[in-house]
Amino acid sequence: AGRHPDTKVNLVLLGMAGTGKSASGNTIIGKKVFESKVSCNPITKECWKEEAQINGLNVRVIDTPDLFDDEIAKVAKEKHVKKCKELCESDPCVFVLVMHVSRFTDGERDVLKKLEKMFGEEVSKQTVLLFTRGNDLRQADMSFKDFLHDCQDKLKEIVAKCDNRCVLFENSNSDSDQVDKLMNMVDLVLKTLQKCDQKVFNHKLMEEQQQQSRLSEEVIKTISQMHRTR
Ligand SMILES: Nc1nc2c(ncn2[C@@H]2O[C@H](COP(=O)(O)OP(=O)(O)O)[C@@H](O)[C@H]2O)c(=O)[nH]1
Ligand SMILES: [Mg+2]
Repeated sequence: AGRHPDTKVNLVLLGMAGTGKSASGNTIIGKKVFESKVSCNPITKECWKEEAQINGLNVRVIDTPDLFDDEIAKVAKEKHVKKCKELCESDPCVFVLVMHVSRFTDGERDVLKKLEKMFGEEVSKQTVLLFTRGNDLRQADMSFKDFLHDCQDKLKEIVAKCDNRCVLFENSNSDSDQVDKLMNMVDLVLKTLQKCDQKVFNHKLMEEQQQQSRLSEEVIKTISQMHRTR
């Protein structure tokens, strides 16, 4: 706990409609905060944020509508992406790409390319893949490792581009182990972000500067006290 005390991290849930973004958001927060249900029409129509502290980290979960659907007009998508970025404020972002474990679709083949267009070239370095419906694998007596080993080449490529940051979720149970695994990966991404771009951590930098000036104040005080006692 308290690994990044001054940091708030955005977990941006992305993926096609019905993959389980909102349900995963609820599992992460530990409460039913996002609307999630079976439907042939998308349920989530706007970007939406909810905040919580998870394992000592301040987290802002951002749920999004399907931003990959080619049927949705470009202007509408751009509006959603803009709103999503606004909700993230200036805090570091980890993108959580949500996919259905037993349904990799054509629309998902170029998902990273689409993400790069929305959030920048470096997006895969900040992405964790979250597969929902873990029970489907359990029922098929397949381990997550075997699944990743046997999946389509195109999906393997996506996994490799995201440095194997994959977690398996089952949103029908509230098992906190799955959230812990996700948060460990979030932590890893944060550490790499911290290494390559200090600016993302301006909160931390600010505190360091304040500490520095507090130290110099102490030194000045001590010196002037020494002068006085002479
Ligand atoms: N069994 C099972 N159902 C899930 C899981 N994740 C999502 N669902 C169901 O899939 C449907 C769509 O989920 P939703 O969160 O609305 O998807 P979204 O469109 O990506 O936000 C809902 O009926 C969820 O209950 C999961 O891990 N296991
Ligand atoms: Mg939704």
